[in-house]
Amino acid sequence: MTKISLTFLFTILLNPTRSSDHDSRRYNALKFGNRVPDHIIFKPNMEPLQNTFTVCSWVKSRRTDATIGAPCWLSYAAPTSQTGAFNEILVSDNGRYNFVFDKTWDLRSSFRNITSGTWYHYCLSWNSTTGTQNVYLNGNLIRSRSLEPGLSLQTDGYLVLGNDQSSYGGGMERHDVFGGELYKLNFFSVELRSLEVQEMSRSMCSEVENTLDELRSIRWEEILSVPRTGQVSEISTGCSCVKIEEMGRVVEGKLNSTLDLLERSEERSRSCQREVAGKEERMNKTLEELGEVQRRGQVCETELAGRVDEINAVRAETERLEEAIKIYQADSDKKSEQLNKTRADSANKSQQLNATRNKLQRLREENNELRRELDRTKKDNESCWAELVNPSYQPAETLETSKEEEVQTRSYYILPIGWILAGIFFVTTCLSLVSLFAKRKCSRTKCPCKNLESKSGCKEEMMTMDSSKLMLKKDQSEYFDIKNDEIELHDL
Ligand SMILES: *[C@@H]1O[C@H](CO)[C@@H](O)[C@H](O)[C@H]1NC(C)=O
Ligand SMILES: *[C@@H]1O[C@H](CO)[C@@H](O)[C@H](O)[C@H]1NC(C)=O
Ligand SMILES: *[C@@H]1O[C@H](CO)[C@@H](O)[C@H](O)[C@H]1NC(C)=O
Ligand SMILES: *[C@@H]1O[C@H](CO)[C@@H](O)[C@H](O)[C@H]1NC(C)=O
Ligand SMILES: *[C@@H]1O[C@H](CO)[C@@H](O)[C@H](O)[C@H]1NC(C)=O
Ligand SMILES: *[C@@H]1O[C@H](CO)[C@@H](O)[C@H](O)[C@H]1NC(C)=O
Ligand SMILES: *[C@@H]1O[C@H](CO)[C@@H](O)[C@H](O)[C@H]1NC(C)=O
Ligand SMILES: *[C@H]1O[C@H](CO)[C@@H](O)[C@H](O)[C@H]1NC(C)=O
Repeated sequence: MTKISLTFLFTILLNPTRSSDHDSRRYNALKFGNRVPDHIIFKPNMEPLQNTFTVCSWVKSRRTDATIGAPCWLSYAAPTSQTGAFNEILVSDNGRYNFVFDKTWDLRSSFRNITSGTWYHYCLSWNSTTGTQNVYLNGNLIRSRSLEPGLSLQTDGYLVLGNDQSSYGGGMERHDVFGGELYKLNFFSVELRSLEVQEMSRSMCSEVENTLDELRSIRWEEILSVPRTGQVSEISTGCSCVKIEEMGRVVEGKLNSTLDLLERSEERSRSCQREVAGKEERMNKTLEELGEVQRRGQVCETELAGRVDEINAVRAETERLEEAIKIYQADSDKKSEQLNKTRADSANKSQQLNATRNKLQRLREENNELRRELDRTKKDNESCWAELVNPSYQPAETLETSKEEEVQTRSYYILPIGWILAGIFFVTTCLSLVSLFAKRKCSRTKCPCKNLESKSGCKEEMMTMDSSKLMLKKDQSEYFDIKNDEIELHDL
């Protein structure tokens, strides 16, 4: 890209035909032929220069026969003159003529070092106010003189380049032919300062004239376009190349700085890219880390979910256990209650047993009492009977206790027979008692039952005793049996 534009630029700059006519031609010089008609003649506007002027030009002398006449390159002639002079301005290339108002001034001594065929810079200035006239050669003020002040140039004169006018606008002669080269001939409407002249003389291709452009009254560019007579041709001074080279240098400098800028930009861009790459890398790393964190987060979530499941399971298990404990406690309470109840039952039954035992004891005592009663009754009956049978019978009540041991020792053999006899006796006694009671033969006074309220009362008591005995047997049979006076407990 840069190479292409550079090539394009140089193509434009190095090829003058492409530039505008004005631009390219201003760097040309005019080469005058050696014949009389080889000159330029025209009528410039001299009004701005009437009171003060400076004329400067680069001059190259060509004539070798300078001894013959004077090779004049500038001649301004007006139809009439204040001073009666014909050439108001006349300059020759060897320093012989430096005239203003035809006032002769030969400065050839100062021009000796100027060799033919080389360029030199020449300036001539005049100031009407002071009347001062100066001549500069290659930037140096070589001579100065004072003319009559207050004079002014005539307008409507002819300006001839390349010869000397001997008549108004004519009279060119062979010995006054210039035959050299002129470049950058300009008329300034001021008296230039020596510094400005010096600057101008420094280089043929300098652009100082351009900086003084507004002071230029007759421009070199305009002179180049004036019609020429004879053989007057434009030649290149090389200033265009210098100019182009200069421009090229400027462009190159700009290009260099642009390239520098580009390089710096590229460097910046590279560093930016590096930075971006670094940032991208960091970002990638961060993204990776983020991914890792996310992955770990997912793992954690899964683990957490697992843990939650575990916790839920544990919770469910705990609930189940709590439920079981509750049930167990309820069961335990129930069992405790049952136990308490059983204990109470047991205590109650124990009490009942105690009560039953006590009752039994009482019954036994009662039974014994009854049995003794029965025995007594039997004895009473016996004595009753004995009284009935044998009135002399003595009740053996008193013997009863003393004879008990004897009765027992003899019970082996007496008892069975006795029992049989007693049985028979008992049955018959009972039958007799029944019949006796029926016949009321038992005397109250003699009857052992006389303590009883009545005979029927006695019987009732015996009956009651029997029935109570039976009742007891029946009531308590659920709990115990009475066998031979021993009690066996059931189901306590
Ligand atoms: C001419 O040249 C010589 C030597 O190069 C020098 O000494 C002399 O001053 C010069 N003269 C002028 C008028 O420039
Ligand atoms: C003429 O010279 C005088 C005195 O040096 C100066 O003041 C004046 O500006 C000059 N005129 C011009 C047009 O240069
Ligand atoms: C432009 O750069 C080149 C190469 O660095 C250098 O040779 C040249 O002198 C530079 N030109 C200017 C005008 O700086
Ligand atoms: C960043 O990641 C993208 C996509 O994976 C990849 O194309 C790029 O080369 C990575 N950049 C760096 C600097 O690692
Ligand atoms: C069982 O008895 C004990 C002691 O008498 C008492 O502390 C407890 O509360 C009772 N249990 C029930 C269930 O009634
Ligand atoms: C014991 O038992 C009897 C009859 O079964 C009942 O009436 C009584 O209330 C009971 N006593 C206790 C302390 O349980
Ligand atoms: C049962 O009787 C025994 C002996 O008489 C006594 O020690 C015990 O305390 C009694 N039990 C109850 C519950 O009354
Ligand atoms: C009473 O005694 C007599 C004579 O011993 C006897 O015959 C009778 O059966 C006895 N009566 C009763 C009820 O025991």
